[in-house]
Amino acid sequence: MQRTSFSRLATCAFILVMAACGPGGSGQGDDIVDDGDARIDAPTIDAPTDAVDDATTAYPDAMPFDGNPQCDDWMCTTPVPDNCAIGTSDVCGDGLDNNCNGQVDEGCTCTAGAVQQCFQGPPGRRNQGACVDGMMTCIEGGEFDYWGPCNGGIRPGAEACDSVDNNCNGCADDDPACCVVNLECPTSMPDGDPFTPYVINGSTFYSGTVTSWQWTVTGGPCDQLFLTTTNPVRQSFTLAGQNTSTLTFTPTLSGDYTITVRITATDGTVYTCTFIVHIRGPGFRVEMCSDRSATTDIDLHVHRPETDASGWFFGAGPNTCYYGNCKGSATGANVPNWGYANSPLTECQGGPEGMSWVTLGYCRNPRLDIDSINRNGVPENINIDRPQNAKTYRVMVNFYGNSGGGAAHPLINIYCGGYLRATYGQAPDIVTGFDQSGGDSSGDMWRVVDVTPTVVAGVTTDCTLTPLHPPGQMSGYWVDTALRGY
Ligand SMILES: [Ca+2]
Ligand SMILES: [Ca+2]
Ligand SMILES: [Ca+2]
Ligand SMILES: [Ca+2]
Repeated sequence: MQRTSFSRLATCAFILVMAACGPGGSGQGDDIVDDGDARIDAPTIDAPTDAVDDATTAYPDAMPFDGNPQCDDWMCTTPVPDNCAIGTSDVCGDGLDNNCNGQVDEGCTCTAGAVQQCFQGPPGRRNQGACVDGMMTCIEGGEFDYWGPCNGGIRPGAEACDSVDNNCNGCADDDPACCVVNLECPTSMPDGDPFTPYVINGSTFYSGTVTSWQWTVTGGPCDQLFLTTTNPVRQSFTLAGQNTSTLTFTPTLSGDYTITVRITATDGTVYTCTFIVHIRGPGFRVEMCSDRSATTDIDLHVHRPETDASGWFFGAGPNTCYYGNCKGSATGANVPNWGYANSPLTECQGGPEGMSWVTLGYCRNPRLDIDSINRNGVPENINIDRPQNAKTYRVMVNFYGNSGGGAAHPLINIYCGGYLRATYGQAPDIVTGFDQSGGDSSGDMWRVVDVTPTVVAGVTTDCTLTPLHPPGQMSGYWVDTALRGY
């Protein structure tokens, strides 16, 4: 398709009879040359590269005009303001680089492991065009914890001819190279659900001739960890049609996934689109993975809201959800029935032990998807689709078996309402001293965090997180072999 504005061309053609057609093309009558009259040179008509409003100068706006009527409308006439507060301290907690020094929320304190949305770019460009927030994780800093880098998301980039506003200044394809555009990259995609195939048809946004398609997907913290620690490499999602026009992406987990497609045209030109697909599972979910998934048996436990200090293993009965009682195949008095409604099968039947849930006919709350024992690249997940509002659940990781010897470095992600709210054990804040396996009785226990969901009208919207530290300490991970209780 050819991106030209026919109504504008008609307007220009008409005006050209009497005067030059202004490259600003706002319809308000900007002049090529500033002649000092009152109606011209509104500040919004200044080119984004124009540092000074030309109403105060003797010079015209710096708007290249190539005389080609089919390509004179590329200038961004109304760029969004950057809203940079140069030279000030960054405002804390907004995930923005308010002072535009390249760092988001620098000098701000936070709670180690917490995750917040962030935008690496001028504040005024947040959520404009292609720009999408990324995530930043709070890093343990001794006396003061601090925010790590803003990763993921989409930040302002070079303008490409793809019908998208890549530099997020408020205008798509504001570049003179973008006279003919075959590409309309998507900027926002509908949310998806875990276990539901997500189909993206590239031919709906690219109309040119094609030699090849190449789709890639980047997942969350455990997928990132598994990229470098699994062999063969394994991810939490599957892809079909990676080298065709239509990608079928089937996620098993909540989170933000970055999708990139590279389209090579028959003339060798490479077109690229990158966008985010947000997969939202309901409720409260804990995900556990480690760098040694293939040679360890590390177990995830979630304790129900209790103050009775009951323990974590068989002696605690149904008060903890873990491999011993919480899978679809579990039966008997220890199955954790915490009085929560069951979920429809669609929430769990696509999981690694889905047939157990199909046999049962529903998904329990809480539930463990799998007991991952020496399984390369398989995390353990505990889901509570409908947790209790303002009640506190405790998360623990137990080092059950170690067939390779040496330490492991588990990673815990907390999702509430489909959003990643915290990650614990991610570099540089890896868990140390997690090296003693010993089953339920003597293996290392990492008590990670207390999670208090916010549930509004049955829907989990957020949660409050209280990371746990060794008794009497204000920081550090609580790894212990002696204490077996709550
Ligand atoms: Ca800020
Ligand atoms: Ca800053
Ligand atoms: Ca732009
Ligand atoms: Ca563009």
